[in-house]
Amino acid sequence: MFNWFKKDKGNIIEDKVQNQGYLDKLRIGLSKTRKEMSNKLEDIFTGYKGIEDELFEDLEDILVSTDAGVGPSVKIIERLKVRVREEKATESQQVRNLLKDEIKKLMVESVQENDLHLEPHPSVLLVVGVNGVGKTTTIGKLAYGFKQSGKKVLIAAGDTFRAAAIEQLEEWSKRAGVDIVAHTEGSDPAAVIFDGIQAAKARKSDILICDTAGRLHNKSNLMNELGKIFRIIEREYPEATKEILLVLDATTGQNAINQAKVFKEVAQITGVALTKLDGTAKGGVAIALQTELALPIKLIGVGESIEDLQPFSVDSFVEAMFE
Ligand SMILES: Nc1nc2c(ncn2[C@@H]2O[C@H](COP(=O)(O)OP(=O)(O)O)[C@@H](O)[C@H]2O)c(=O)[nH]1
Ligand SMILES: [Mg+2]
Repeated sequence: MFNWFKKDKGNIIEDKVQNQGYLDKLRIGLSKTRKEMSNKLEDIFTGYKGIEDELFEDLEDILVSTDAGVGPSVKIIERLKVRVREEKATESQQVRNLLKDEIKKLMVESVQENDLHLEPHPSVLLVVGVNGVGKTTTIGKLAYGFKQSGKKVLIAAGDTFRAAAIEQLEEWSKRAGVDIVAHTEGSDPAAVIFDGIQAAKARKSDILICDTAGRLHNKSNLMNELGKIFRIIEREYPEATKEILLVLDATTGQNAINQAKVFKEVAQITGVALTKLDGTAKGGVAIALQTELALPIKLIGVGESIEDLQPFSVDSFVEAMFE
């Protein structure tokens, strides 16, 4: 497990990706996406003798097939054509490297950065997203990681919709070894968050992580529910550093994009946690989210166990997609 807050070498993410365990886990997590990409790339490059227009069309199709989105895929390939011409690339390996490079560039220029911002403490991490995407699991993994990094963490069980959701979060808090504030099923989520903030202040917690229920039956309802929580946080904890993390399930591909569009309209999302990358060939959805919607990916879920959550790095992600 890496230290989520280690700062001695500057950029914390670059620091983490030096870690071999991180890269291995990322490679394994992205194996389905990589197979989709790499096998098809091999086929394409062996099928063409030179750099022809059809080659670019095929490359675009591959990107689209990983759910990178039509818009971003077209843009990447347009830029690739220019690069190939400029650099007089003739070998498939060169084209492959230029393709990787153009994906990275577009992703990097679309957002400011990919680091979670939880300092200075105290901080609040509000976790939103529809049911089943992996909010509770992500909170459990984060709480564990932060605790391992020496932080005092408190969880607020803001998904009061089902009793099972509260129990599941309690279970994770035990596993992570952190405190939790919970009310009973059906109680007001905003009241739970209120109590969580008071408890965080009283216990001098560094980070308060708030779960929410993601009932997306209609937009105005979602807006009301989240709006109330935002107001409580603003009013009761103005001094806290805030992150609003949208959790999206990568296996749902285009659906994840649609959810992101709705949540962007109702909340000031500061980052995305993209879960279940291990179970899908649709890893390209990270490209679409970050370039088309300008949402920084901050975390990725690469498995179900407590250590299967990673900070996101464009460079390592794209490398792992292609390798
Ligand atoms: N394979 C895999 N499963 C995950 C990941 N994250 C969450 N899950 C699973 O997704 C399911 C729903 O997760 P949960 O946290 O309850 O979602 P919530 O309804 O948004 O709180 C659970 O079975 C989790 O174990 C991940 O990164 N990889
Ligand atoms: Mg949940």
